[in-house]
Amino acid sequence: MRHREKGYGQAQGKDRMNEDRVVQQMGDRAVDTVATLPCDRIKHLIPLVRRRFDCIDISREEVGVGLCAGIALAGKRPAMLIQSTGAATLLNAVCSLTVYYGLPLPMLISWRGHYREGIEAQIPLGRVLPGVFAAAGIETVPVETPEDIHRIGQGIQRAFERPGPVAVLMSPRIFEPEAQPTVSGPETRLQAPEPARPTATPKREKSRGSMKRFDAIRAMAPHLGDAAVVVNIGVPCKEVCAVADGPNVFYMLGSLGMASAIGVGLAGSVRRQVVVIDGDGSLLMTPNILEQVAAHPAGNLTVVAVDNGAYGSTGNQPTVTATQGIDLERLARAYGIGDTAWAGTPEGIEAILSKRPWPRFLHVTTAPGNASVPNVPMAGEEIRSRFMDWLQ
Ligand SMILES: Cc1ncc(C[n+]2csc(CCOP(=O)(O)OP(=O)(O)O)c2C)c(N)n1
Repeated sequence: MRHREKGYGQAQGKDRMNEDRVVQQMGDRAVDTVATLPCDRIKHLIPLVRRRFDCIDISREEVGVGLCAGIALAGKRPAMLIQSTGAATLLNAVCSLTVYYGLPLPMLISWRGHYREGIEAQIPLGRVLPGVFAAAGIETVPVETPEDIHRIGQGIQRAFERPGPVAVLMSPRIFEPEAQPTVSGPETRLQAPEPARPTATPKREKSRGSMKRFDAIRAMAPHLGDAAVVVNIGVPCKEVCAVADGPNVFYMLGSLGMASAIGVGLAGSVRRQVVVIDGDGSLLMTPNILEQVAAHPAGNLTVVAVDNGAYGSTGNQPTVTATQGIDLERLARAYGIGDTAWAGTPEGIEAILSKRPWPRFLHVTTAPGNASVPNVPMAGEEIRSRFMDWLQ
């Protein structure tokens, strides 16, 4: 869906000058349309971009390559604003579409796993990404410090001149509070976005009450001890770790869109009950996994779609389940999963999980919001070994 002039409502202060400067670079190079998918490190930049340009919210980065190709074919000037994880997943489309047809594609990439990274799972990709682009013949423009921000405009310019893809790798360093200028520079200070306005009332038959993801996880926790549990990336892992940690939990810390796929693979290979705690953003990125959920033969798989209507872990930017009233349970049924249920309260979750067998797809609608809980205190290999030992 295209948007303009709609902020997500994050607090914007005088200490966000570098975000303004990035927007200015894009505006100076006459970018008109931006395909976006959020990253936590650019959560203050996204509302400013949305205010200034036509924005298209995408739920999978690769789709943005196609959208930008269509926009460029129409003679307009598109760009993408995404996380580096997603930039790595779109190489086929960039090579076979953008490069092959000689289309412009400036990609402004939040470069994770590179600078003061708190999430270890980001590091293997962040380290190799420039080499991956180099091997593919895609020009990269590293933006390491605030002094490099002018290079963003140069990168955009080159993408339109060539024309072709250019990967502008923006280090999170440039958006750190201490990297922000204290006084206004020569560039004009952009107006901060207005608080989020309610979108047109979506067609929604299910309530999104006061329950948050953490309340839903707390309601599930007493039932999960015997099950193998796979948890979606980000804050869901932290929240499960706070109230239901155990060797039966596989925290999937790095691969958005993969939790249900891991669960299907697991459920087909063990007799135990497998529960996936997935998210709306994740399922919207890879809805085709619902084919395999539907085809899974045994009755030992439950995908719980915790639908908070947002990319909660990156700053609660709304997803289409909230803005368009897309009902994930109806989507699951359309894929042929007959055995579905819905809960919108902790009591509703309790009522469903206290009876066996559990449904194959449980849609849980919640309000957005993240609990303030610590990170998962384990590295990937520890999580893997602990889980595999428990499965024996
Ligand atoms: C390919 C890719 N694109 C973007 C991201 C950044 N990212 C990490 S978590 C997340 C939000 C996930 O939202 P959802 O699945 O709804 O779970 P929630 O955090 O709301 O519980 C995003 C966009 C990523 N990790 N990988």
